[in-house]
Parts: sequence; structure tokens; C-alpha cells
Amino acid sequence: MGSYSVRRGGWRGLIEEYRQFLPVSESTPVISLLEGNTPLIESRNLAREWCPNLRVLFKYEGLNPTGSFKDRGMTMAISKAAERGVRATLCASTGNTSASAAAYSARAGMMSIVLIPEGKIALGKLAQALTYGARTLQVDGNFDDCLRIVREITDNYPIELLNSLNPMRMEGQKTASFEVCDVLGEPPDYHLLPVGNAGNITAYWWGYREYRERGIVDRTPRMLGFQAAGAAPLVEGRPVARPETVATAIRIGNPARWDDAMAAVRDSGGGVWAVTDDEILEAYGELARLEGIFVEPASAASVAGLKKLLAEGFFGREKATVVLTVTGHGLKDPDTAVRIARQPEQVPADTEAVVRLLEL
Ligand code: AN7
Repeated sequence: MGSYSVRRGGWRGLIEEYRQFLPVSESTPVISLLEGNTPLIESRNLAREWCPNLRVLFKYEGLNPTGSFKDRGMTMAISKAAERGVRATLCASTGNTSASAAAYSARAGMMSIVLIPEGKIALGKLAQALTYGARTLQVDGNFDDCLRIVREITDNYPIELLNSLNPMRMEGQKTASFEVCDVLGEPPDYHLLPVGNAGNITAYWWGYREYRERGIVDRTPRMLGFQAAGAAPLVEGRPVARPETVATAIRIGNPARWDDAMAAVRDSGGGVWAVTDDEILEAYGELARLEGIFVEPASAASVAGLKKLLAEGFFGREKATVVLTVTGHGLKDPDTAVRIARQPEQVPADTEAVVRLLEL
């Protein structure tokens, strides 16, 4: 080890790392929790079992500071708000946006208000919003009701809107595509994502397009989006009045980025599909057991989508590289995890009893 010396300096957060691609200047105060630089994990077992001719990689966004991809957009939205002297922020959320908004607002010294649909956000996300100190309002309605109220309030009061209607959110989120290209050395052939409010698939597409336009890569992937069957307005072509799914993060009936997402899908030569709750939960378990990657149910929609497209023969016999974004950490929703998993086995505090139970 004689020649080894410390490696000074690490990842500086996505604004510093991708500054030349972002609308920030020297005078923008960078509010960061060192988000981004999430691992792109190559599938070991799932691809071998499901599709040995494909190269499959998972972009594990659950490893961001608040446990979801939302932190990418939030560092930008909050930094730009801080530049303008904003004091208070507001968002509607199925959970992850509120967790991230609360954290970054806290870091910026801003007051955070979040509107969540009553009883329909996962426990970990609620714990985060409350603990980061957000004023947390449970609305007797769904996400779409919350977003309508948020839009009306931010139109009339000096409070910063933090939903993905905020263009700075999209700027931050597009950096995930840069990271994928930077790691692979080229874009993938296909990129699969879960779709709720449809901001993320739009931002990824914009990121890939920007890298191509700047001559950093020479092509773009086909964007493939997956909604939960009970909340699939983009697939059905009309808003869903009463969205329902176990994947509460994407329980959205009228996505804010509808047109942009459909343009992304069309322009990239991709598509949108629905996956059922059963398919989502099966993929959720398989991703954990086959790869050791624990995500929240909404994130497993992309994995369920891969399985569905494989069954349809979508990829044919081509040897393609496929990236799946898994958007949020499994610990966000411990209730669902414990409800559907195999339960722990009870045993006395006795070695003999343990050995007998395990049939060693
Ligand atoms: C884990 O937090 O909309 O299609 O309010 O939390 O960009 O909306 C969350 C969305 C996928 C869908 N996976 O992304 C919110 C919210 C997870 C999510 C999505 C969300 P978009």
C-alpha cells in the first residue's frame, strides 16, 4: 500500500457536476444534499433468467438523499428559488415530492407546505415530511385535487410551486440521462420508467436529446413508460377520475406533463403501457430476491413493464442495452413490504429448536 494516497474530493452534487448544462450562474446559491451519482447496477440474475440476450441495468434512484429521484429536480428548483429570495414553498404530492421538498426547503431555510391525499401516502414518506418540518396538510381528496389547489394558490400568492410544472425540476431531473450516458459511454437502446405525473420520463428524454444535440452522443434511446392499470390515463387517452393502485406514488389520474410525455414517447419511437398491481408486486418481489434491490412498488412498474414486453416479444432477438429507472427506495413503504412478504417464523430461544425448524 506504499504508493496509495488519499483520494481527495468526491461527488459535489449534480448542479456543480453538470453546471454547464444547467441554467445557473455564479450568483445562484447552490442548495444541495449531494444528490445524483446514483448507481447504474447491471442485472446479474434477472436478465439471465428473463432475457439472456439483453444487457439490463437498473438506475437505482432510491439512493438519493431523501430516497427518490425527486431530489434531482428539487436541488435545482430550490436553488433557483433561493436566488430570487423565495421564503415559502408548496407542493402536491403522492409522497416523494413532499419528502424531497421538505428536505431541500429545510436546507434553504424556507417554510415548506405540502398537500397529500389523505391515507394514500406510504408511511416512510409521511415520516419524512413531518420530520423535515413541513407543514403537512392531508387533503380529503386525491393527488389531482391536491395539485389543483396548489396551482390555484401559487397563481395568487408569493409561494414557490415545487411540482414538476416548475421547469427547474425538469432541468435537474434530466441529469439522470447524462449520468447513464457518462457511465455506459453511450446511450442505451431502450429506457424504461414508471409514469405518474409524467415529469420524469419527459425530463429523461430532454436530457438524452440535449446530449445528442451537443454532440456528446450520436443517438437517443426509445422511451418506454409504464403506468399502473388503475391509474393509466396516458394509455387510455383520457383522465382517470378515480385512480387506484397499490403503487400509491403513481396513483395519478390527470398527469401535469401529459403532452410533454406523449411527445417524448412519440419522438423517441417508444410507447406507454399499463401493468396491473399483481404484475407490479410480482416484479417488486423478484427484483428484491433476484438482485438484492429493494424499491417501492411504483418503481417496480418499470420491471413489470420489462417482463410484459418480453412476453410480447417486443425486443425480438436483438442484443440491446436496456436501462430501467427504479425511482424510489423500498423502505419508503414498509407496510406494503411486510404485508406481501413471507412472514417471520416464531421460534423459542433455544439452539435445538432453531436447528429443528431449519431442518439442518
Ligand atoms: C417512486 O411525489 O408524483 O411521472 O407527488 O414517487 O415524474 O410523476 C411521485 C411520482 C415514479 C412518477 N416513481 O414520476 C409525487 C409524485 C416514484 C414516484 C413516480 C413518482 P412522474
